[in-house]
Amino acid sequence: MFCYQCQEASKGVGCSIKGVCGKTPEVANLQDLLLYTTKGVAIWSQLGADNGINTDKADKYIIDALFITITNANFDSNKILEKIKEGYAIQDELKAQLDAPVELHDSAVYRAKDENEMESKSLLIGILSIENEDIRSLKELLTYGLKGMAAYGEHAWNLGFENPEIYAFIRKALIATTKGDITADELLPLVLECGKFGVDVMALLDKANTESFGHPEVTSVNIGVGKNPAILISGHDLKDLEELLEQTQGTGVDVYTHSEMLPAHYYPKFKKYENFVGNYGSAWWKQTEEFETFNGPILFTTNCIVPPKASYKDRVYTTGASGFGGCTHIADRQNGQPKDFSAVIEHAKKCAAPTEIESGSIVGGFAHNQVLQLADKVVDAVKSGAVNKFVVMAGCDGRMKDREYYTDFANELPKDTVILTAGCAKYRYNKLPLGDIGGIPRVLDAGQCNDSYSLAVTALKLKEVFELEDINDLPIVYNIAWYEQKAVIVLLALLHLGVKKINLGPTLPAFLSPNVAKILIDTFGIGAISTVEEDIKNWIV
Ligand code: FS2
Ligand code: SF4
Repeated sequence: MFCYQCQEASKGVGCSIKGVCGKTPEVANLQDLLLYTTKGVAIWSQLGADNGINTDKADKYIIDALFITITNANFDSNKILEKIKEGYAIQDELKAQLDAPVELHDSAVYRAKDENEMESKSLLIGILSIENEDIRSLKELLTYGLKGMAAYGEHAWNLGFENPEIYAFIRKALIATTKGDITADELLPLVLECGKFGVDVMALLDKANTESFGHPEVTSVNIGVGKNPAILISGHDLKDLEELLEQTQGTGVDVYTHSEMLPAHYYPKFKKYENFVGNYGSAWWKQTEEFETFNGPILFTTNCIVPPKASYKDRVYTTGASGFGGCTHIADRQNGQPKDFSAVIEHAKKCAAPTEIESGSIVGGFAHNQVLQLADKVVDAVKSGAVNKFVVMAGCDGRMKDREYYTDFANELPKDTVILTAGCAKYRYNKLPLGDIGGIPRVLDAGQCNDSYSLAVTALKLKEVFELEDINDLPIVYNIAWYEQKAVIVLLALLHLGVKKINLGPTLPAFLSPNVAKILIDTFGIGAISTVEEDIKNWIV
C-alpha cells in the first residue's frame, strides 16, 4: 500500500505499512483498484455521452465510488470488492451499446477474474506507479479535489439536486489522470478548473439543503442529555437525518448529532422534531471516548470513522458511502422509498440513555442568509473599528497533538477579531468563552465543511458593500485546517474565487511535490502556519 491523501499521512510522507486512519493494506490496495476501475467507468461514460447514450448510472457510480475512497469513509473490503465488480458490469453495459475504439486505456479494459487477481493488479496501479513526482502530485491533487466534489455531489443528489456539468467535469478530469503523456502544463489548468466546479458543487448542495430544510438561522444547541434512549447520527447527509427523525417519531427514542452533523440543528425544518435533542460530544476523532458514554447506537452517514473499539462496535451502523466490516450497513433507498432505520431504532430501545459529559449550549447558524440579515450590524462594527479583522478558521479537526495550535490561536486572538468557521475544525474553539462584540459572537459557525461556501458568499457580499475591487482587500485572514479530501476541494474552490494568502495547517499536504507546492505558494500566496505568537503578529496586529 501507499497512501498520502490526508493530513495524517505517516511521517508527513505517506502510509505504507498500515494507515494512521486504521486502513489495512488490503483495504488500501482495493481502494486503489476501485479508483482505477472508476477511471475505466469514466472512459466508457464519456464514450456513451459522446454517442448520445444515457450515462446516468455510470455517473452516479463514479460519484459513489470516489466517495467510498475518501479518508476513513469505508473500511469494508467486501463492499469495495462488490463496488469494483459493479464497475466492471457498468463498463460492460456501456460497451455493449457502443462501437468501442480499438485502443482504450487499461482501466477500461481490465477485468480481474477473482480476488487474487484483484490483489495482484492493485499492486501495479497504485499512486507510486506514476514515476514523475510532479505529475503524480498534480494528478493526485486533482483526484483528491474530485473525491471531495463527489462527496458533496452525492449529498445534493440524495436530495434530488443534480448538475450534469459537474459529472461531465469529473469524467473529463478522471480521464486526464489516465494519460501517461500528460504534462504539468496540461494538468494545472484542470486543477484550477476543479476549483470552479468545487464552487458549483457547494452552491448546489447549499441550494439542496436550504430548499429542502430552510435557511440556517441563529440557534442555541443543547450539549447536555435527556433521559430517553437515543441514536447518535454522524457525518454530513441531511436526507439520512430527515428519514431517521421521521422514523423515530413516537418511538420514545431521541436523536443527537455528533461532529459534522451538529449544523443540522440550525435548519428550521429539523426544529419541529421534539426528539431531536442536541449535540453530543465534539469532533470525529473523539468518538472512541464519546461513543462509549453515549450508550446507544451510532449511525455514520459519511466519514469520519475511527475503527471502533470492541466495547461499542456492535452499536455502530453505517449507511451510504460509509462502511466498516462487521458493522451493520443500512441499505440504500430503493424505488424512491426511504431507507429503513428500524434496526437502529429497535437497538436504541434496548440501550440506556446517554451519559452526560457536558452541559449547556453552543450557538451557530451563521450561514450566508443569516449573516446577510445581520449585514448592517456587521458593517457598522467594521466601520467603527469595533471589529478589526475576520479570521476564517474553517476546515477539519484531527487527532494530532499539534492541532492544539488552533485552540491557542483562537484564545490568543485580539478581542476585536471575529472567527468565521465551518467544518469540524470548529470544535477546537467553539466552546471557549470568547464573548461577543456588540452582540456579534466572536465565533460565527456557518455549518459543515461544505458550508465554507457560505463563508465565501459572505465575503463576496462584504466586498460589494465596502465597494472593493478585490476580495483580498477585505479585512479577512485565512487560517484553514485541513484533514481529508473535502478540505482539498474547499481549498481549490477558494482559489478559484480569487482568495489569496490562505494559510494551511497543521502541515502542508504530503502529496504536494516541492515544485507543485512552489507553484501554489508563488501563484496564490499559500502559506504554512508557524507559532501562534508569530502568526498573530504577522497576520492580525
Ligand atoms: Fe470533519 Fe471528517 Fe467535514 Fe471532513 S468530520 S474531517 O469528513 O468533511 O470535515
Ligand atoms: Fe494514511 Fe491518510 Fe491514507 Fe489513511 S487516508 S492511509 S492516514 S494517508
